[in-house]
Amino acid sequence: RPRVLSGIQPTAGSFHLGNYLGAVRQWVALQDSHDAFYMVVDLHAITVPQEPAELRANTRLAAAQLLAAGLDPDRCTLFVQSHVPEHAQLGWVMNCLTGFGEASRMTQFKDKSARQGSDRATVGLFTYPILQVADILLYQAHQVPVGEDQRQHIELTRDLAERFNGRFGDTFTVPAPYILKETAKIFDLQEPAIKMSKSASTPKGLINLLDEPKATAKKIKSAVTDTDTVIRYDAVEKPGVSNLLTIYSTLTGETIAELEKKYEGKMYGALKTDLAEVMVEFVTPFRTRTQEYLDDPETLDSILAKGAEKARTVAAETLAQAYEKVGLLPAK
Ligand code: AQP
Repeated sequence: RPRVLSGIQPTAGSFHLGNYLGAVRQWVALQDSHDAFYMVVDLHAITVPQEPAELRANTRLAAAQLLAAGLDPDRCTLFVQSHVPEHAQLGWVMNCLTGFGEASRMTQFKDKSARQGSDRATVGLFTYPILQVADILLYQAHQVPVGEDQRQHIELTRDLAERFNGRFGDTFTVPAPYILKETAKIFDLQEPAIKMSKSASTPKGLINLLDEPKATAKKIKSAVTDTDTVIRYDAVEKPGVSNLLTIYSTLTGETIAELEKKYEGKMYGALKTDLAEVMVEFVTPFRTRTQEYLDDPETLDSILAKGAEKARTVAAETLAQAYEKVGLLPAK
């Protein structure tokens, strides 16, 4: 079976709808067809300041949400990045293979450091895509299910895998992005030109899955649309309505064409009221399941311990090969 790997940050406290529709939903679907490795990337989270106790709690919270979303530890390997030290170890090797200019071209770093101010952005934030390269290559992943914003980082991963293989001999699988066109980019509800994001969105534009369902319904109802009245998908002319149709279609399985037909002649309000209900039906059991996992931290920790053990077996083998190829003297 082909292998997939992906990760999600524990920082936000709650996943947002973009994380779920753009990535996590695909993770759940790929569990049966692929040998799947999924992780909570706490080492990536510390590229920006974290309160230690909160980071620990958020790491468990992220794992609980992944399980609530449908990851099954019997069908995939779920672990915490820092539990597998090989990530940081291969990350260093990859740092030494990456050009400074090459790393400087990563648009996500440019955006985030511009937002934080260049004096406050850390070197960790700068090199985080390179740690991500190590995350993926350690597992010899064939595909990486992510949202559109990660495409450039997967390209970097491919470049570095090829560079390493070219210089030291075949070692790493060159991975491909797995990005579903429909949900590659979920947009901010208030500013449908920008992606929904935990750091750039305003609270009204961002749907956190663990928020009060009532608050979520309200956000959908006050989503920005346009001055036209027709409900149809047109990402350029009608980005707000199109975003709502994408969300609706993905959560219910109804196609966009079916939805356009269903709402023919109806007002935006009707679409929003129905979508608000769809959202409430989705987030209510998600919240309950997440809480159930949080209420049983021993089970949660044991799932993560088993996951880390499985992950380490694969990661240690790849790291040993990479170290050997590079010429590092094995410890006796
Ligand atoms: N708006 C989105 N649409 C589709 N996919 C998205 N992802 C994030 N936002 C969207 C995907 O979610 C996965 C995990 O995200 P993450 O939080 O670990 O990474 P991120 O890109 O830092 O998430 P944010 O909210 O966008 O954070 P900031 O604001 O800090 O940049 C990834 O696969 C991502 O593509």
